[in-house]
Amino acid sequence: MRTEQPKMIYLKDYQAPEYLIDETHLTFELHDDHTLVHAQLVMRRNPACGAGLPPLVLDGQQLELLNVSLDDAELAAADYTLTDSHLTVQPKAAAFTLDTSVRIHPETNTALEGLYKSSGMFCTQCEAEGFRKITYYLDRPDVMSKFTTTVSADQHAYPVLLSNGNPIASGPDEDGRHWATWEDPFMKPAYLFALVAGDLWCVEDKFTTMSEREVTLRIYVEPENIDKCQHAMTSLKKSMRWDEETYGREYDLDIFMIVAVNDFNMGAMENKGLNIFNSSAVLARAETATDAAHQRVEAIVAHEYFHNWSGNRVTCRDWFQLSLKEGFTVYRDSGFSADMNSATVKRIQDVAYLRTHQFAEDAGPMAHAVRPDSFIEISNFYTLTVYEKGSEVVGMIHTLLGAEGFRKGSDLYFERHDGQAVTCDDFIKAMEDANGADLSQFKRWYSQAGTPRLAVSESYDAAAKTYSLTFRQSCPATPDKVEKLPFVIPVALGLLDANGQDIPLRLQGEAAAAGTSRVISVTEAEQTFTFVDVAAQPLPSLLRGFSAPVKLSFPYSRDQLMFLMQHDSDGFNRWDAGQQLSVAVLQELIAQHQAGRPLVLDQRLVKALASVLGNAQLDQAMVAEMLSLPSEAYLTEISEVADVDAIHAAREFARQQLADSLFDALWQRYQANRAISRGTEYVAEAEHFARRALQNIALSYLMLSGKPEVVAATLEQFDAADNMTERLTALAVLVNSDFSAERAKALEVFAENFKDNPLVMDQWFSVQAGSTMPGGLARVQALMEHPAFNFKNPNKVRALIGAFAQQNLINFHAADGSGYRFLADLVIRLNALNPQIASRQLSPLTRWRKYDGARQALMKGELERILASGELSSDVYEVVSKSLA
Ligand code: B3K
Ligand code: ZN
Repeated sequence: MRTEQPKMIYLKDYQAPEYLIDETHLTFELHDDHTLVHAQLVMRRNPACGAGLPPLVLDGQQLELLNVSLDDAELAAADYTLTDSHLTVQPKAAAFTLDTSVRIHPETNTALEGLYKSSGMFCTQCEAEGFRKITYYLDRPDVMSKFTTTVSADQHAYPVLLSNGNPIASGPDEDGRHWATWEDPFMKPAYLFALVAGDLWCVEDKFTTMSEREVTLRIYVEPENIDKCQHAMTSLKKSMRWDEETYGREYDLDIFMIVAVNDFNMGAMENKGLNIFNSSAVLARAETATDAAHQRVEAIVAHEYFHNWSGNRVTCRDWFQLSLKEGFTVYRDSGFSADMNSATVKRIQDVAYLRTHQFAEDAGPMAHAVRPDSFIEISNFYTLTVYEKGSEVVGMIHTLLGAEGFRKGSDLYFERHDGQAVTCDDFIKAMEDANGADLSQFKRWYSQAGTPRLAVSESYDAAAKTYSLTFRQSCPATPDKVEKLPFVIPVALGLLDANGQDIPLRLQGEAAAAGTSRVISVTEAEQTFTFVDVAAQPLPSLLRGFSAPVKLSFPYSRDQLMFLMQHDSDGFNRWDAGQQLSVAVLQELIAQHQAGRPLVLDQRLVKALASVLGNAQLDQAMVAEMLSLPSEAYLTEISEVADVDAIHAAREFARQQLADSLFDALWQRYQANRAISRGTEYVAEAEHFARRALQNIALSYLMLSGKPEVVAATLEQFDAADNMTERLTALAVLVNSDFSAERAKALEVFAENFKDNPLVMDQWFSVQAGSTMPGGLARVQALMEHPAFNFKNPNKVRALIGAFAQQNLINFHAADGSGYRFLADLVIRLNALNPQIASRQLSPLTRWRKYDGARQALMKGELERILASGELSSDVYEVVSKSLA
């Protein structure tokens, strides 16, 4: 809970720390009803801050101070000042040792920040400002220290005692207890501290680094999960090799550990040498985790591992610079996933996600720049903007500098700043210096919020054989700023001739053509580029590979989009042309629905998808992506005013029409793929993901026919599949169908089989929470009473409540406001328990401006009710108050 009035913190107020902590020696005595923490801090005045000895102000929250001494002399209460967030002492010399002892209560910590207990084990989560709930400290990332940690606990209940770095000593204690000491030779900020104590088993492997050092790799889990670690271990070894090959980064300690915990506020945490993971981001095997879950595990293992350099060796000066490590690391993990799987499909998925969710954030009340100027609660800024848009910004630097230039820049960045806490400006400076480039205008991507629009128009001069493209960029106002300056927008493009071939591109003034796909930089509010030697009017393929996070518009006709779908040499743009065609067709249906007219589907969409489905040369994962219509959430995002009912009706109508028209082709592809799945053992690799993806989307269309052979096939797949991907799809298809007897039976069988596996039960909750059948809220409320549901477990909250409010739009936005009321009640309850989760779950309500007047009033009313509900955490307070502003 908030302890002081919530205060806005500004980047412009940054000041270097007055004191430094060279060494941190921690001792933890873990008990069932309390924990004692002793901290010895070897400190000195920061020489960069000048003379004098100002008071030393340490952060600390929810700590019971037992004693404090300065250079071995215990301080009396009159010698220090204690508030509920700070301990202030007066140093007597420029170098000194401060000792504190505190009592804390991990056993009652439901916020899952600091030291807490999860399924009987102790674990920590310190980023961003959780270390201050463990001991008094300078809890800021620019204070880096060498940590030594001793943990003592009951030997029987907690046989495994872990912390960062290398184990240096251990032994028994009296009373059945034991202890272990860990030493981390690398300087690190407190947010990277970790401790784990529990009854854990581990799988162990080895990795030989590029300089031939052998590293021990361990994944620790609860004993019953020991058979679900292999995929994460394989992913870890692939990540370590990839980072050596792609970025020249080698691992630096003798041991690297991952620990899986069941109660975790996010995916995982990159603590030095001791990554702590949500069990959902580690555990995966065919029978219990879907293909998507396997890919998520691979990506998160890589992401946290990559942080060892982008985040840990080079860290952030302050939390405004969060994207320095997060945007860059997301960029790195996307590159890794692209290399391990299909690069085009990975790009499609990332862009669809960005456009749906980050663009919505950028257009909402919490919009902020990649490097925000201010915040109330930093936990609220682990956002899609900082992560995904931040990654796009790094990707644009890669596009502008080229692969080689980018690598030179990243090498210089790591070399120059190893062991330092730095800023986004330092990152850009390294990129500039390594390439002799000027990125000063480019840096606006870090300081200006909002999604730029890029309107493109063309003109062809047949006599002169010139073709011009005119770009007009603008950026909508966001809460922080109304007027925006022009961005640097790299636009990768090609021009197609009438046969669909890329023509050579020569810009006016150039001596010769240079390539058939190239990048131009739009840097002004309005800018025209003219291509010469263009024999006939071409068709432009713009923003290939989604080369910038902007909303591009060009007046394509539907026939032109169909042409691009077939011929564009850029796979991403083939998919995107299909999406644009689908959007145009769906928006027409939405308008028909609103006008009360009968819905009529433009048959060109059927024709286009029929041809995709009939193309045996296409990557099956691409076919599956192209068959997926834009989501209701995306259609909402691109609407001026989102008409929930019309969007749902239009999209369902289109799905039904496509299912009817394409039945034979879908059925044939389904059967062929299911036959292969039946005869092949599960493999977690791209080609197999692709086959199952197409099989499963085909089944979801086919079931709309209600034909007995499809129902039989679904039941066969549900019963006989040897993997969760096929089984869960069959279940989801039944849950969204009218076959109520089959649905009830399948849900029951599934729950019975997997009742002991919480991660599988999460999927069981999600599938039902996402069902668009009428009565969604009542179903969710009933499921909250299910014995497998647990309000204190974030995965359960996300699986049931998150899935309902964020994915089941037609039910959540019920016109009577019942969905809103339900969510607000939960946010109020969660606020007291786990503020970070409460604030995340709140986000659908923050989008109230997108809806019709009646829904706006209802959503706003719920936000006001939350605001008036009593003492709010700073997390919830910030989001609610900004949403209402
Ligand atoms: N760095 C952590 C996120 C911590 C979130 C704190 N509220 C995970 C990651 O991005 O790798
Ligand atoms: Zn990260």
